[in-house]
Amino acid sequence: MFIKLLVGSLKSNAIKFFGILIILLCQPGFGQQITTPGNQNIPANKQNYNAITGTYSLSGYDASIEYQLAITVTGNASATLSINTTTGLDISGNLNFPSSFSGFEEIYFKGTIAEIEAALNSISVSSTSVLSGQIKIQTYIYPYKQNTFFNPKNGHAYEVVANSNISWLNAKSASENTSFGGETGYLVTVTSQDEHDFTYKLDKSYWLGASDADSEGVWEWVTGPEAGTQFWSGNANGSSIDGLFNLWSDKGTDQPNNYGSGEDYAGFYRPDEYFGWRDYEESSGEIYGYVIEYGTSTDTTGMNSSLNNVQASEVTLTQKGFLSDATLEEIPAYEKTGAAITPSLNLTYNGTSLVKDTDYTVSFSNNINVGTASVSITGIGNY
Ligand SMILES: [Ca+2]
Ligand SMILES: [Ca+2]
Repeated sequence: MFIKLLVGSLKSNAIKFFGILIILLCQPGFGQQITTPGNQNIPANKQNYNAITGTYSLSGYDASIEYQLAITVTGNASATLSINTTTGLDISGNLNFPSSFSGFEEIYFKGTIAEIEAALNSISVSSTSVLSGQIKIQTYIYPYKQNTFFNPKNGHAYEVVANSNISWLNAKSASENTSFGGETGYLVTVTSQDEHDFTYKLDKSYWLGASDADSEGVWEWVTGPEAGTQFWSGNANGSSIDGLFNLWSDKGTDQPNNYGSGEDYAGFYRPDEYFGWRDYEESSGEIYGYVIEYGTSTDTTGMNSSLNNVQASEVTLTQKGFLSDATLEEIPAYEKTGAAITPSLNLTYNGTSLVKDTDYTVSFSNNINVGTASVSITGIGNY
């Protein structure tokens, strides 16, 4: 509506004004806010610990649409999360990502913002690890888009498009005609083991943004931020350029092979049968579709994504041995001597003997005269 108004009145100023409006409209994250529980200590060696202090609070979101939530837990290798309130949440469209709300390290699901908030406030933590581990709970919220997944390892999003007849060239141009989070899409580039591990979960054979069409055996990424970067020289038994990541099937001894009348376009090679990439002609019946990648940031935590529709949060839980979970061996009765009685204590936590002044301090009271003495134990260090 405002476009008509601008065209009808202020011609030269209208263009500038329009540009400003576009910038504002492209920031749907504006006003959307996540308040998280604070960083805190939690007991080590706990299953289903659900007493995280504080709450998640989501404000400024559109209550009429659905959002996708990605949660990951990192740090302590034994830590997993469970979500106990799952009302309204839909986990069915998660491709090959974990599909259980309990005992996960990463999860994707959709719901309304109220349902997602309730889910976040029902997280429980399980960990069998030693003391002083750190558990980082990271969350990423963005408007739901079918088959679109945020990758916390690089802050990019990936959209899987099923289209088994599409040619590489058409997949490339279709990718570049889409946008997400204010960034133009591109045919996926897989430039690290981490990115491979993520994109492999998207399943099936799909086109990659790599080609040697310009010069046989000069394999370049031709899309996205890596466009123009050669990563492989030659065909099978060729070599990587500058050690850049590649994952040709059979470690490059079998593929690419420029088979038949020539193959100049890269794609994943039927994951169920072969592991890695191969070269194809411009069209292939083995291709199931394509993956659009969005994002240009190089951040490896996902906290500073260049996508402006993703709100990230992080809470750090530091594991401590809580002395309320320790075992104190019974202290025998002592005869009155007239001096303060200060027996040594036998205190154990999870089978480990605790050391006075390293793990705890102790103070006594009413320990001179006949009666009941008291001992007060305070944790220090890891306790
Ligand atoms: Ca990439
Ligand atoms: Ca070729």
